[in-house]
Amino acid sequence: MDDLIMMGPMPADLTEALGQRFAVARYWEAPDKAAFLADHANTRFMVTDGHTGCSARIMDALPGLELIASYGVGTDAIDLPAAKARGVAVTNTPNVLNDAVAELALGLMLALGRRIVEADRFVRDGCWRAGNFALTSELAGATVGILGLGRIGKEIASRAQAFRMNVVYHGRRPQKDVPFRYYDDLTEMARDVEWLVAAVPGGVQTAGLVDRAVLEALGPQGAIVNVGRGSLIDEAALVELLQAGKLGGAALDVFAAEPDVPDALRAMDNVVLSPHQASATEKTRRAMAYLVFQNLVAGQAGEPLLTPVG
Ligand code: A2R
Repeated sequence: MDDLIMMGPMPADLTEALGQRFAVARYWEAPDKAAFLADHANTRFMVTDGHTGCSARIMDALPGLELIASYGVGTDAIDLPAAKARGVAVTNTPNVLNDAVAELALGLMLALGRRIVEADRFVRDGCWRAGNFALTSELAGATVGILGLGRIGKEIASRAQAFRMNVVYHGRRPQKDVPFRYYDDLTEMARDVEWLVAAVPGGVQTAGLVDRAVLEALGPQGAIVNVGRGSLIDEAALVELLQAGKLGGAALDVFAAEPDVPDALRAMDNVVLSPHQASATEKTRRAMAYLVFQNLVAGQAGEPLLTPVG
């Protein structure tokens, strides 16, 4: 049986299926990491996820490594240049999570715009008897700017259209055959929209992309929604502008230092918080697990990988 290094806990069904084909070695449980890596230096296969990833240092300790299969679409925690330089293939789980992530993005927008979380608390706390809930805002007629009109971004766009929103987008370049207005300047787009939805990958290239200027341009009537990575947003500026009333609201599924969320964000009513659960539905997580399994089986058999990165 081939060895497989599991970097962190995986879903039970995936762990069981992998256990039938591989001798699974659990990195996160090893008390002595260096000794673990030395013992498994010739291991060819690894399974990890978007949070744990794999560093160049770990790759260096595993000269036999051939394939890193990641459970998730974001690969920013995997040192891709290091993998490429060492001839290590990487796979992720694109597309199968588009619907779930897009649904959560729209759910967050509805929750923030219609103040659903606050309204629930209002009813539970018995406040209704004392008077009606405050008026809220609707999505219809508003403009949403998608930051990253990729696989997920396009699904968010089509759902926003179904809610009768006007859709525009920003990326590094305009896309052909896309019916939405393109902005080559993110700050300019932020000035023109009520909603800014971030669905770009994390990593050094996108760190701080949503900076103070972008958030200021979004303004008191604007809201930011993030289903990409916490690193995309200047979180300190976000907190400051929300507190000062210079930004209307935020609905966030991802944070700079998960699972830690700044107390200031937790204290504000114009903020909706979600524990990085955009892809976390039963159906999608099963599909992601199956794709991870299929990639590893293909790698083991020397067949083409289903979803190679890069
Ligand atoms: O820049 P483009 O035209 O290649 O568009 C991509 C955009 N993007 C960026 N936009 C602005 N500045 C950047 N530096 C930048 N880098 C990438 O993000 C593309 O439209 C989008 C990413 O789309 P996909 O590669 O299809 O990724 P997918 O599957 O939609 O997932 C996006 C991310 C994941 O990496 C996770 O972090 C999260 O959503 O769940």
